[in-house]
Parts: sequence; C-alpha cells; structure tokens
Amino acid sequence: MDNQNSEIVKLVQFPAMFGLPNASPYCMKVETFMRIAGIPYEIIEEVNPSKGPKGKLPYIIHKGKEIADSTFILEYLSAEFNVDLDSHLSIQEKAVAHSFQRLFEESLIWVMAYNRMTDNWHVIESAWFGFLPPVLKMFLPSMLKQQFKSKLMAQGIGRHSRNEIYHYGMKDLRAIVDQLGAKPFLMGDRVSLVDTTAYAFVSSLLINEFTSPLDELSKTAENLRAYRDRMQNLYFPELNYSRRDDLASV
Ligand SMILES: N[C@@H](CCC(=O)N[C@@H](CS)C(=O)NCC(=O)O)C(=O)O
Repeated sequence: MDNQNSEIVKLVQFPAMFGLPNASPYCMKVETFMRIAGIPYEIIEEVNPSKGPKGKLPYIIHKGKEIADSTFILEYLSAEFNVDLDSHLSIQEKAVAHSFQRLFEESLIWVMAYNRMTDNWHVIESAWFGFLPPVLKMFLPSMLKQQFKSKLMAQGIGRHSRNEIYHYGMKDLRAIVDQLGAKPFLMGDRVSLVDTTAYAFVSSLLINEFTSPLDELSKTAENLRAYRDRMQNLYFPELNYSRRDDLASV
C-alpha cells in the first residue's frame, strides 16, 4: 500500500455522537475503511448534508476533487492508495459480501431510520436540536421529521405497519447474526471490505440511547456485541467502552 500519497484525505461528516465516531453508519463506514487501510485523514465536521455534492454525507475532498457516496469513496480510496481488502475472498464470497453490504445499506437502514424517527424521536430531538435557539426549535425538528416521513413513504417502507417494518428488520438482522456465526469477521478469519459497513451498522444498532423491538435480537446476540467490540478494539481503540457495559444486562 502506498501511504505516501501527498495530499491528506479530508472526510466531511456529521460531528461524532452517542459515543461513536459517527451516528451515520455511512460516515462511520468510510472512517473505518481509512483506519483499516492505514490512510491518514482529517475530519471536517458538517451538520448540513445539502452542502455535499450529492446532498448527503459523507463526502471526501482529495487532490481538489470532491467524491460523494461511501461506496464510491471506498472505490476511489482503494484505487488511489492501492488497497484491496477483499483480495483473499473467492468470487462467491465476494457475491455474498456484496449482498450483505446492500442488505445493510439499502434495506436495514430504512428500518433504522424509521426507528429513529418514531420510537426514538425524543432522543434525536435533544441530540440534534437541543442547542438551537427556541424560535428555531419550534419549527426545524417538525420540518425535518416531515421530510423523513416523506422519504419513508417514497422508499415504500413507510407504507407498512409498525409491526411489518420491524418484521422485515428482524429478518435482516437474523441473516446478519447467522452469517457472522462464530467467525471473527463477517466473511471469515480476516477483515474484508464488507466489515466497514457491518461494523458501522452493528455499532449503530447497539447505541444505548436508542430502543427498538430489534434489541430483542441485536442487544442479546453475543456474537454481534463481540464483533462490535473486536472491531472497535482493533480500529478505534481510543473509544471509551465503559458506557457500553450496561448492554450486558439487556
Ligand atoms: N448512499 C449514500 C448514503 C448516505 C446517506 O444516506 N447519508 C445520510 C446520513 S446517514 C444523509 O446525508 N442524509 C441526508 C438527506 O438524505 O437529506 C452513501 O453510501 O454515502
């Protein structure tokens, strides 16, 4: 790997929250990749996703270019820094890894978004808007909530009942827990590209401050918590674990 790439990568993402490098799994995925690959980077905190080239976060700035979308960012960085986290995987394993990446990022994400916007709205409200002046607090949170509702409707998941949404979520989660099994990483003994996504999403699912019917499986599945801790120990050792000890009693 060539780490002598002259210009440092700037990662534009939300400020850290809930004891994680990022509460957005897409942002955390990119940072995890850079940790695994040993790519030096700087973080630029941004709270407004519309500043990004595609109206979402994260994006990176490198050599005068802005690159958006976590997957395209990882492809760019892999080529630029000559990294291949999947070199040990077979064609079939790559197919499975790709499917799981899409399951996290295109399916489970909507259940998580629904969960944050309904059951945990009070947590989001105080974390995101607690600092706003009262006048802005009056309309900004409800405007954002309305926007989220429209997105859930447009995607389709918002048309299901609460039980149906969590039913889908449970099926996704069961597949993840079963795929991980007793392996140290999602695809076996070695870390691979899909672990950047899996670790970010699993960490998000395990955020203490949020509650969800999915907790029944996510917060009790021993392998999932051990996986989160293993990845964290390896790639974000500076994070404070003590606040997570109470998960053991869930
Ligand atoms: N496919 C994108 C998804 C990024 C994404 O959805 N980011 C969310 C935060 S988790 C965002 O910026 N949402 C703002 C919006 O949709 O307005 C990626 O992989 O980077």
